[in-house]
Amino acid sequence: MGYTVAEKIIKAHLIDGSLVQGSEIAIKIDQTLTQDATGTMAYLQFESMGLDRVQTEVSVSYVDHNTLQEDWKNMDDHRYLQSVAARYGIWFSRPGNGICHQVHLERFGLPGKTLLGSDSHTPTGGGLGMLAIGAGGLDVAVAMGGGAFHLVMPHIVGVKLTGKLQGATSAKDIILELLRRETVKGGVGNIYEYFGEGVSSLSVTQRATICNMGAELGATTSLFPSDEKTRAFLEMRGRGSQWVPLQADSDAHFSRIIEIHLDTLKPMIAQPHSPDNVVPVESIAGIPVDQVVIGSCTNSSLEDLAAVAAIVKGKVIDPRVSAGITPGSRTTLLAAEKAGILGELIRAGFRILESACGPCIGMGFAPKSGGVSVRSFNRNFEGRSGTADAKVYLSSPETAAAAALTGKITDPSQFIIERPNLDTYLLEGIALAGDAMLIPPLALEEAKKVVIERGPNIKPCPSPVPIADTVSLPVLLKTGDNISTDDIMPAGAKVLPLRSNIPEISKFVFTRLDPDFWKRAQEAGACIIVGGSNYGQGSSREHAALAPMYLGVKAVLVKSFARIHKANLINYGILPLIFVNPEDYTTIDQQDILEFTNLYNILDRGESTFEIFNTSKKQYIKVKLDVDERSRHILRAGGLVPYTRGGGK
Ligand code: MIC
Ligand code: SF4
Repeated sequence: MGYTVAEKIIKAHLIDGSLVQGSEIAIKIDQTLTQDATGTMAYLQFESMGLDRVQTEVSVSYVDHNTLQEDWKNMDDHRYLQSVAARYGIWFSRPGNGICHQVHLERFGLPGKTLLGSDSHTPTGGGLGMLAIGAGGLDVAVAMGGGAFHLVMPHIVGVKLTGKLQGATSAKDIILELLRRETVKGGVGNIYEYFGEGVSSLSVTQRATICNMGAELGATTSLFPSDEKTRAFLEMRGRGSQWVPLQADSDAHFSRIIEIHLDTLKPMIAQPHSPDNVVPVESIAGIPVDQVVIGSCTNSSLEDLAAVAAIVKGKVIDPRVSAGITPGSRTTLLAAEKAGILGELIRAGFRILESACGPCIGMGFAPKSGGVSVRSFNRNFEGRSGTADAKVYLSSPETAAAAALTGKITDPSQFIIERPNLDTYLLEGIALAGDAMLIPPLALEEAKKVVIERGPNIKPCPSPVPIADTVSLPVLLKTGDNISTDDIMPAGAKVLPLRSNIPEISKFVFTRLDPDFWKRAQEAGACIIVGGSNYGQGSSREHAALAPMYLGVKAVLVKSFARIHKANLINYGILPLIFVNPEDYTTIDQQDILEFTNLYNILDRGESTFEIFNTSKKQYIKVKLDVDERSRHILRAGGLVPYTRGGGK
């Protein structure tokens, strides 16, 4: 039997296990990326490993999240990251160079390679036929140290694309349609691999948009084959010699096949407050819009900006609408200037923001109270924009541009969108931008002389206190389904600067659900959280495990977990438990006391199913610790760091 593209890459990187779906595997990581909001902790962990240099082919540290610099904190982080990169042989992408996933695609991504990134949208690299996976910072630190990445061998789901995109539809509509069908939890345990005649008509940046937002499916990753389009993309960037072809074998087996007809696909839009709340744009046309933002790691390429410019050309955006753009990278910005696109956008009334994450993570440009914002982004969780009661819609740049022009949600199909070949401008942008904002690694002897700069914002990472053998834990919080890491550990302009300071940031844990959670947790000393399904969806931020750990959260009992968050809980010694009978969820109330006995026996012997006792209700509840042997040992040791110190691999 033949192999899918994903299987070929995994097979070539397999260190442990086999390609049997659902089994534990370990793979070698060729490249890593970090961004500043997760990077500081990742590098603090890497430093504690005592190595002289990263062991990967390429490791890159990007600064794109914390760029507001309201005070010294952001800059303290930047300086730490820059000096740590110089010390350990890591590329450093300076603030302003662009959004990590866009720059990585343009500058480092390669077909057939593995990439582990401390950001959930790392799968953007799948647009180049790369196996690019998002993970917590600690897992990335281990990979930088040459350690394997451990995961459950995913199911490979084939997405067959037929036909060709028409008129105003674009790549974003493909992934929105997939989210409509699969939902935000439908992708857990899957890799989505695209194939079929529709693939060849999509550019690498369009493919990257699709793979990027595959993160919202909860998928391990998404990827495309590597073909002539991939070769052309790399050639333009002077990396043509590193191209390799990659296609699924004709007798490759997919667990399931989903078909999307591009010819008949309509412009789609995700309504508040979930990326899978998707409907055709035409079905909600007319809703008044207050804000439009184009950008983020999903849709900030030259092609995207060109499509927006084509719609607003010669016109001015509606006076009710405040509109902004975050170009994906300096290269994009310079190419857009050369192509006359930037001038057109400024003239039409768009405000040009930095080449950074910006409004996507609530770093400025928040909508008005109760406002409607249409964004070409990937996440619309409640409050993420910085305005608690804003209503954020996610769409293609084309749909967002149409809304900017008309002041209401508008199907862009009524606009004729010229899509000229932009290669000449792109080449000019690439030449102009060069590598000026990318600092290469130093030679080892030079690197050893570097002194790492640690401003007062850089606080050491706290160590976990292992769970006791027998313990009674109060249910400090009971949540519903689809709790995102933005709910657990909010981001935004106020909280993000504290990412390097766990004691301070822990005061914001669950603030959106209960502002006093951190105080109650400290009083309780040790506690458990109870939740619904898809708990911990969204970002890779390990702070959503690390800060609760600091506050004494010992276990989380839910109906199901999102992949990255579950791994982060294990890494920080928090028991990830699921209900054997999901209906037991209703029997537990906040403040109930749940009693665990003989936990060490359970962890050592590998009993996955066991009973805990709800002393408040005098009821036994069957729970499952659905983890592999290595994770059990990590939990027994109290987390990945103590496990590794004890000699664990
Ligand atoms: C996000 O989009 O939520 C982030 C901010 O990029 C996160 C990473 C983080 O929280 O630092 C992600 O997607 O992993
Ligand atoms: Fe940045 Fe937004 Fe992309 Fe996260 S989703 S990496 S915040 S642009």
